[in-house]
Amino acid sequence: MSTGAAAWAGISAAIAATGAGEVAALVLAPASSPVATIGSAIIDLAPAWAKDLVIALFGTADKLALLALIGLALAALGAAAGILQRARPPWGAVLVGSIGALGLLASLTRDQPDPLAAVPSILAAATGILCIHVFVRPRARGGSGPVSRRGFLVASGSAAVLGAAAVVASTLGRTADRSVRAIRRALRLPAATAVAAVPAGAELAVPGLEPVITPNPEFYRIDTALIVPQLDPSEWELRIHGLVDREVVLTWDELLALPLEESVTTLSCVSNEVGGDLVGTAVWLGYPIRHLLARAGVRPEADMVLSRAQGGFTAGTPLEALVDERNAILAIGMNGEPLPLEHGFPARLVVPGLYGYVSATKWVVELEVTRFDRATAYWTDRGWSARGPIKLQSRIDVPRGREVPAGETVVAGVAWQPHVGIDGVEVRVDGGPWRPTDLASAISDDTWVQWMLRVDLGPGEHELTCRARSAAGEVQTEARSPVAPDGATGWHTVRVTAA
Ligand SMILES: Nc1nc2c(c(=O)[nH]1)N[C@H]1C(S)=C(S)[C@@H](COP(=O)(O)O)O[C@H]1N2
Ligand SMILES: [Mo]
Repeated sequence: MSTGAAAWAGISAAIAATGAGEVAALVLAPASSPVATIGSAIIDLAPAWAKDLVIALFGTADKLALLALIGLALAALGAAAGILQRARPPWGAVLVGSIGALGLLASLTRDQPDPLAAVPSILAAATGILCIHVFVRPRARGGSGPVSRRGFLVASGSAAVLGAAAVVASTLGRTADRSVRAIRRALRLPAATAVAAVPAGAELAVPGLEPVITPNPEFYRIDTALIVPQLDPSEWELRIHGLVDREVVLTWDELLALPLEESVTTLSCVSNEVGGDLVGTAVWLGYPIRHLLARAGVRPEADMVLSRAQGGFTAGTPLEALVDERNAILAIGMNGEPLPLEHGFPARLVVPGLYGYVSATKWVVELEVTRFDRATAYWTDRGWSARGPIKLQSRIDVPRGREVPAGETVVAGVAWQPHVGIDGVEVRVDGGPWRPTDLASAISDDTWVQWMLRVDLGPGEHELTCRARSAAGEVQTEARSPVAPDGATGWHTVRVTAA
């Protein structure tokens, strides 16, 4: 058997093993998928710069990129195992077993490990070892053996095809119409007691400009969940505990019976680069968190609320942002629908003015009232700032292409600093004087504002720059700072050619 054949035997063993593990996970417990578990462990162990890099390279396709990378790594390890098994049996099989052991370790050290979660990794390892053992003919045993060349190709080919089919089937099975999706679809949200009003003048009619309310399918998604948590509302509870006079447990039915309010809030990710699109605005339906905290009775020494999601993510929110007059809510609705699964179904936090990583916990199940000097959260443990107020930002959306017709051109975009509000946006052409733009009507200080300006561009290259002024009188700084540790700053500039 050649080195190439041994490598192929290892790859087919890896595919078969992955297929066996994924199908077992689908049947036993979706959260125990070996590939997803290894991926989640990588996400949790990755340093902050790696997260930055992955988001910078792949944006919201970060999870797909990670899964592709894991697939490639498994194939490479499989090939190595095949070659090793041919040269020095049984070390190839040992390598396969070790990868299975890593998967096992990852699945048993997850946030809420399930005893069944061990099974898929064990099954995957057993399948891989068996395939390697059957397919690879060690060199020491000479050229001919029990399996013919034709038999080898048929066996390894079938294992690879079956394994790949199993991976595809289990992926489809997981994303197909599962029960929680069906429950969500059947759900009718209660009417809001306070309805959000979007003023008619909030939307400028400029083609290419981001709409003032972001449709759910277009709303950016950032989280560490490789598999979207599937929470059945009838089993969901929010537990409020810690530095409180009395623990409060809120069920879904109790939440639905409360007077729910609509509010419009712009959410932004701390990883949003200048000019980036990790920002969006929705009409949220929810219940003020301050009322829930009041029920529990917050002790005077508390200054932070550590919210915890199903799956283990945590965010540390300054207590004052949850109890002051702003619309900090436990949200269940987004743009007139129950929260999409990817955006935190059945319930999440929305806090105007704070980056998502310190406030916007999706799939939220716990609020622990605590102190900044006692508790840290998911991203603060990875080097991000403990406090994350959203910085003043503005972005040019139009013109989008590199080419514009010479003459009059519309420049338009959005500007935001939720909880503070936007007072004005200025645009500068080719480093010239700053010119005030027309602002759309703001929905509120908690939302972004559209702006536009007509400029005259002569033939040739041009540079368009915008900067915002906040309602607090701050002018957006030119100084560039990176997204880590507490959000990017700097002016957004686009270059266009007028012809
Ligand atoms: N459970 C959970 N909630 C989370 C996160 C997460 O990783 N897990 N990421 C946070 C971050 S970093 C952001 S920017 C927002 C994004 O919310 P969205 O995906 O609905 O836009 O969710 C926050 N809530
Ligand atoms: Mo974020």
